[in-house]
Amino acid sequence: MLELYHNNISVCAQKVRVVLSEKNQPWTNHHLSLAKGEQLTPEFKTMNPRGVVPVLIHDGNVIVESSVICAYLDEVFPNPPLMPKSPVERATMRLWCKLPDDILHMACATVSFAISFGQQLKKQMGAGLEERLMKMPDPARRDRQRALIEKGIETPFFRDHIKVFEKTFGEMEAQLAKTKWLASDMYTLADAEITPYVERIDRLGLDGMWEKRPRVADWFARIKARPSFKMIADYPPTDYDDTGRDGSKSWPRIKELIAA
Ligand SMILES: N[C@@H](CCC(=O)N[C@@H](CS)C(=O)NCC(=O)O)C(=O)O
Repeated sequence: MLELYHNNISVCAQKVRVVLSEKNQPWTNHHLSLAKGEQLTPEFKTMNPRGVVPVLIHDGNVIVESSVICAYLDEVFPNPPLMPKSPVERATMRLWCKLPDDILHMACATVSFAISFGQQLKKQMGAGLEERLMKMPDPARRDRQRALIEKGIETPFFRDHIKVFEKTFGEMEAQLAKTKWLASDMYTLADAEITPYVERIDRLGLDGMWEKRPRVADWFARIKARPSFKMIADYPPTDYDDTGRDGSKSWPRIKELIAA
């Protein structure tokens, strides 16, 4: 039996839901409110001391870290395979799967918080904001969130992190000139795991990032046509709302920051 502790708009959780759907596996839903801090309770932290979603429970075993969970699912449920056959393509796939842990996830949190979630959290928490931030186990993450709530897209590291996306879209465009999907001509974990990051940029109204990248635009159209995309699209936001295209108002300034 598979159980997933997750959140509707968590990109890491979306990744796992997409893979579960590609594997046609049913699962039991444990939805957590991140704004209320349900991932920070002592009970949840016994499963994942980092206090983050997703967490997968499979036959009583606790598996954490979204890319580890996706690779685990591909091993336990090998059909349909989401791993290319050739070692070179596997290496390419692993590089894409590693990218969120290297930098893309942090960049996504920065961009989402600066454009939209920071102000939403501030409004929801009111006078309790500082207490909520102090519950976060990672002090660096807490300081980043505080800075983003105060300064939004003018926070100095926003520019660095939006440029991470710019570089990623450039690399996607180059790869898609060589292969149909991100690691090979077959859809793999690379495509599943990068999907939520592209989808978030789209929802934030920053789709201008691929207006001159036709291969990325075409890849995303093919991704949206897959039934597994429902695992993102059919989970409407609750505690944070990422559907307001809030970034479109700031797009001219964001373009300047990318070019700087
Ligand atoms: N490297 C982890 C990152 C997990 C993570 O950052 N999850 C976010 C949602 S995408 C979370 O639970 N955030 C809650 C918080 O920051 O308090 C993974 O890939 O699973």
